[in-house]
Amino acid sequence: MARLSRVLKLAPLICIILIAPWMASAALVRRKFTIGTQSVTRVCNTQTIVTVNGQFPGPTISVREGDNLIVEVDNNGPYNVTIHWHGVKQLGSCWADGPAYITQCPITPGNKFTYNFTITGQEGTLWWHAHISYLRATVHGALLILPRAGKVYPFPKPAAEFPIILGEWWNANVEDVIADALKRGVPPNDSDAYTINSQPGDFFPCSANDTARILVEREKTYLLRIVNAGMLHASFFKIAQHKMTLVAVDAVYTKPYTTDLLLIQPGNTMDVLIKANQQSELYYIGTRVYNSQPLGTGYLNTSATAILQYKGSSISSAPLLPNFPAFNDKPTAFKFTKNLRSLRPSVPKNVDEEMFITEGFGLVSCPNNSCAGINGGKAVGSFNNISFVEPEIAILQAYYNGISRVFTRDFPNNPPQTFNYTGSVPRSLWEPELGTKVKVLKFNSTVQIVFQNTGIITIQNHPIHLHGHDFYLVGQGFGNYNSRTDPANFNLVNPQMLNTVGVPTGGWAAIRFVANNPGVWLMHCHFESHSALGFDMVFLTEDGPGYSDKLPPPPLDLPKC
Ligand SMILES: *[C@@H]1O[C@H](CO)[C@@H](O)[C@H](O)[C@H]1NC(C)=O
Ligand SMILES: *[C@@H]1O[C@H](CO)[C@@H](O)[C@H](O)[C@H]1NC(C)=O
Ligand SMILES: *[C@@H]1O[C@H](CO)[C@@H](O)[C@H](O)[C@H]1NC(C)=O
Ligand SMILES: *[C@@H]1O[C@H](CO)[C@@H](O)[C@H](O)[C@H]1NC(C)=O
Ligand SMILES: *[C@@H]1O[C@H](CO)[C@@H](O)[C@H](O)[C@H]1NC(C)=O
Ligand SMILES: *[C@@H]1O[C@H](CO)[C@@H](O)[C@H](O)[C@H]1NC(C)=O
Ligand SMILES: *[C@@H]1O[C@H](CO)[C@@H](O)[C@H](O)[C@H]1NC(C)=O
Ligand SMILES: *[C@@H]1O[C@H](CO)[C@@H](O)[C@H](O)[C@H]1NC(C)=O
Ligand SMILES: *[C@@H]1O[C@H](CO)[C@@H](O)[C@H](O)[C@H]1NC(C)=O
Ligand SMILES: [Cu+2]
Repeated sequence: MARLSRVLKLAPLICIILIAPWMASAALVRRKFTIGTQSVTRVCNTQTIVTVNGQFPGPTISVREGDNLIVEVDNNGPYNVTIHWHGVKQLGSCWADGPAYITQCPITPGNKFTYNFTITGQEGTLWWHAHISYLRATVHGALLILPRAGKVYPFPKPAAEFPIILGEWWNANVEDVIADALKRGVPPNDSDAYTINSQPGDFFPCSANDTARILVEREKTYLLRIVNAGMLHASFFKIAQHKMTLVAVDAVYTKPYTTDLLLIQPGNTMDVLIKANQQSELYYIGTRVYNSQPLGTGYLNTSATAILQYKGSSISSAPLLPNFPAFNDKPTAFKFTKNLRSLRPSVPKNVDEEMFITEGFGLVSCPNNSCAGINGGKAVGSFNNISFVEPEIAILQAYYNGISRVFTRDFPNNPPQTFNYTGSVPRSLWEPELGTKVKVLKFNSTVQIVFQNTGIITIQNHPIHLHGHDFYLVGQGFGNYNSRTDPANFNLVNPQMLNTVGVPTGGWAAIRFVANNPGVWLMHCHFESHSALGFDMVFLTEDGPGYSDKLPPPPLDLPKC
């Protein structure tokens, strides 16, 4: 071993030759995405929707860990488009991350862009989706990451695997839905159905015939790869009469966790094993909204369903429906998340950069009180009292090319004032500042963030998604975070790693990550309308000392603004 390392140090050329057989197991995977439109009918209503390769949900991509994925996106649709590879760490490939006006300008109609990145050190399920305006409602699909050739799962090989994508459907053009909301300063219209693999299922009108079905054989074990692509709701997920063993979240293996209920935030992915150990025939796989707003408005009380069907059973018998917790069962929702544990944790022990970030809604006044929100104003979202203003040039391009006046580097580590965050907040504190501020991070620094939800306008659960990194969820609680007493209860031993955390309703969550990836990384609420309202912020990670620790130059075909 000592000799080998000496050889490695002395001869970079030999090093390449030695690595070659290992490299050979990684492949180049090429896909083409043609963005277009399609006429689709759900819940008795026909809409023209934006799709990839004419599919809804879009194509599933299957790769192995270590593969280089190259996707040419050809925009033949009517709207500007970008594609985000949700949860992919994009080590050294920030340009391929995809959020519009953050890492790239949009691919305008008639143009194309090729996303080129390698998937390193991640196994399980992730997904891809449009990252501009409201297009991800229909432009999304699963990204399955299998172990390298010759490697195995840390659990017995399932008999088969099924992607399960939770989504929402509007009886309207989703671009009109968000445009109308932003113009009037009110929340967007709710969806008209929830879906599993784009089908609402038996409890929505005109939908029963096309309900998604999963065919299983008795006594075999199956892997469900669940993606919550929903736009504005966290979902409870159950299968009648069947327990699930959770084995991965966000493409990070978990300590196997057997449960009959999942809570999946929009942005999260969960891999579960199910054993077909029941006697009979048909069972509903169902989801139902977890709605954390105290008034419980703004959601449908109907379950989207798919059917788990044992082979050989008659399809005419009535399936059993699982019982769901109440729509606002906050303790049950967060108990599930609190029980998650990593299989192979490695939590950073020392923190270099400590941030306390308040997050929630705010109210901005409109000229002559002309908006339709409270007091003629409009609702916005904010982090540390700064509501994000989308720039006209992508921040990464501005940074790389030294273009000034696109963003400022003064995102603060703390909110401007201390108040009773989750209590009833005085009106004088409701109006945030507007800005395009980034938080600059030193390469390789360990960052701890405590997210504190506020009660401005309303308390709510917000699923916060960080691009380009996974983070450990080291703590969470209800009410106001206490910096003297709460850290003592942090789990620094085996917390789960995630890319999206549901910050508890009227509560807080603490995360840790290492800023080991140079570039510009968006962090935002994964409720799509909240992000559209400025519930976003950006990290800028500086280059490190090594050759591979620097932001590479942009791809030649990067779209221009
Ligand atoms: C993808 O990027 C790598 C560098 O990271 C480069 O070597 C390769 O040529 C690129 N492939 C394509 C098809 O652009
Ligand atoms: C939103 O809902 C209202 C009330 O149902 C309806 O009048 C309006 O047309 C909807 N807006 C859009 C953009 O679909
Ligand atoms: C569902 O299928 C039944 C029987 O095949 C058919 O009569 C009915 O019209 C179908 N309903 C819809 C909404 O397609
Ligand atoms: C939803 O349904 C449950 C039980 O079916 C009922 O208790 C609850 O009141 C309903 N909620 C709404 C908002 O309709
Ligand atoms: C606001 O109202 C005043 C008085 O009615 C009017 O003169 C002014 O043009 C209005 N401003 C805007 C921005 O609508
Ligand atoms: C903050 O507000 C909550 C809810 O109104 C209240 O129960 C609590 O006592 C308040 N805390 C402080 C320190 O005032
Ligand atoms: C946010 O900043 C504005 C000033 O831009 C101030 O008026 C407001 O009170 C602040 N709100 C909070 C919650 O800090
Ligand atoms: C990053 O930080 C870790 C832990 O502090 C250290 O061991 C490692 O050498 C650092 N890597 C670089 C490239 O600076
Ligand atoms: C599409 O993107 C281009 C380039 O950023 C921009 O100039 C244009 O305004 C965008 N179109 C729409 C409808 O937003
Ligand atoms: Cu939110």
